[in-house]
Amino acid sequence: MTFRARPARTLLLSTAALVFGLLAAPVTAQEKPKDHADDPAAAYEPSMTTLAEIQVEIPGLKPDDPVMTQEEFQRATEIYFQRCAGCHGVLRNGATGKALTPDLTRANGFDYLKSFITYGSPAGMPNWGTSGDMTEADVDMMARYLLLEPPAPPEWGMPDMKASWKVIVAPEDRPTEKMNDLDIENLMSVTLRDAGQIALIDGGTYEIKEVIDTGYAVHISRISASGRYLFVIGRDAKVDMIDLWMEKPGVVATIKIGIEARSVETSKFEGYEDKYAIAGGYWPPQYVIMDGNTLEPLKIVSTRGNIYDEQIYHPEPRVASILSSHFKPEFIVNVKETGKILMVDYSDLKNLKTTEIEAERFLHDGGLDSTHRYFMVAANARNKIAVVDTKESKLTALIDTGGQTPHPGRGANFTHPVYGPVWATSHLGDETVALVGTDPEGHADYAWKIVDSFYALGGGSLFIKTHPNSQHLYVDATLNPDAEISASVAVFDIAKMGGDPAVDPEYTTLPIGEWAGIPDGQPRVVQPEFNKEGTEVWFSVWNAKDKESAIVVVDDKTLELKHVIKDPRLITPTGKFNVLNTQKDVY
Ligand code: DHE
Repeated sequence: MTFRARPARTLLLSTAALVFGLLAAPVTAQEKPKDHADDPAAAYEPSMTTLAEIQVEIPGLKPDDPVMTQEEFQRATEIYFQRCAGCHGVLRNGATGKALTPDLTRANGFDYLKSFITYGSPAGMPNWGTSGDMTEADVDMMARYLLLEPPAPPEWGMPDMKASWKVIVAPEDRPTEKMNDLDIENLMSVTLRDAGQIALIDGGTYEIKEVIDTGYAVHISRISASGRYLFVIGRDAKVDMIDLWMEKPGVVATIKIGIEARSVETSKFEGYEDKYAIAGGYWPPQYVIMDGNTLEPLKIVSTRGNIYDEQIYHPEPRVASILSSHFKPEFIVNVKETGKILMVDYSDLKNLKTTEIEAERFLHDGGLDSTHRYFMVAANARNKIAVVDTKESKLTALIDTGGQTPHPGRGANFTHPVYGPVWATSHLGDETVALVGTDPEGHADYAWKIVDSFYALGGGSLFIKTHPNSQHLYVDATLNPDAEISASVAVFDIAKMGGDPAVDPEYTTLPIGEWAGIPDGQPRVVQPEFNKEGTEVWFSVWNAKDKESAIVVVDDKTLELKHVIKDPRLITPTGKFNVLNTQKDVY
């Protein structure tokens, strides 16, 4: 399979898209790199964190040591957790950015650090000084800060979890039948990220039925196997369990499973439906299995350990995506920094069995193929997709996508006219879409290979989506530096995809941002999500917190605008999760 040479602008984008900084030779002033804010991936920098509120002491030094005052140290820690930890790790051992431990930073010295923070590097380290994101004084302070031992945020174990755990409505006090007239299967749980809330929107009437307080910088929603309970996780690792049967759907249980987290899931294997919930931590690096009915914390497992290939210890391997196997009582837990996929057997928590699969570093997001047997997950900083057979709990393939920083969300499954069943991912770092053959029985020649790679609208894509009842593949370009592109979506007609790799399928551009009719700000369009029947596609038009956002609904058949949802309560809408599609892993 040959990949087409990309036009120059893509190469520029791909270079810039090496999302996380490497400590290469400092860039001297005259070679000032492109403003990092232009890089699509830079806009995706981890920045929402509650770690910054942690009170810290200067480790190993007397207070007010000449290097920096206690106040400076506190402030530098806050800046580090908000702007740097996502790439360099909380303990500065490196993640997708290089390690910044004192042995390395002291060897490089203050001037080197100051220059590097000021100018950044073409490899993706933001130019915090010249971009104006940091004052000269802050850059100076951060350079001094990196010479000191990093403060370690506190652990968060069972006592802390139990202290945060609340059962607001006990299972025995909950309704025994649905008490509202909602079409639950067609409800959308919408992340209102900067408000720390979710909105429950009726998929038929587009009415906002409830707005519910959840965790800080709320991230994703997942649905229990029964379709009754909605699990929502905030970046502050707060999990809220919402009962959709109550007359007024609301939170029935809540718990904080750590200090930072991104993923939550529930047990879906037959006989274990709604039995367990699981959430994965960025800090502390651990996953927690909870009672699926009350969120009582039952089992905490640290993910600290050795990197799969270098076999050296990593103190903070973060838990990225988590999915539920449909073939075994197993959770699929993806550990970013060690590159390991853990198949966690929840059938006996007291004698927990885990299959540890060596995959690839910096695992991030992923989803199942159309048979729900194979799990595809992006090791995004290494441009790979790991394929796991959830029936055999084995790695089936490791595929180079040929693009920069694959970012599938859960990906998109469809039957290609030539290659048969495929799973698709778009890329953060360039404008390509890659298709992976997923049918080892009927299309063996194409299985677990990139069968096609073609251009969509532009780099900075975060999500791609289709539906079994749709003939269209939707690709966003949320983090593209071009305002018009980031407010539009590419739509491919699956039936018109061919078998000649030299011929790119055509796409239609939908001006979603324009359809939203939002006069100010620079709203970005993020994450297509289908309604339950697969007849409509919803897009978030994501504007700044203090500006108007919207949700735009498109008719999947005609690709015409169907409805625009606007409401002052819709603050920074991002992820949307249709109950039925999320419950049944339909995408
Ligand atoms: Fe997400 C999924 C991590 C920034 C919207 N995001 C995920 C998953 C992980 C993750 C590990 C997979 C969860 C799963 O399937 O169990 N996201 C991170 C980050 O570390 C990162 C890069 C930076 C951060 O500080 O959090 C990050 N994510 C974002 C955003 O800025 C987005 C665009 C807007 C927002 O709401 O924060 C965003 N992430 C999403 C969405 C999903 C997601 C909508 C779920 C996609 C799906 O279809 O399941």
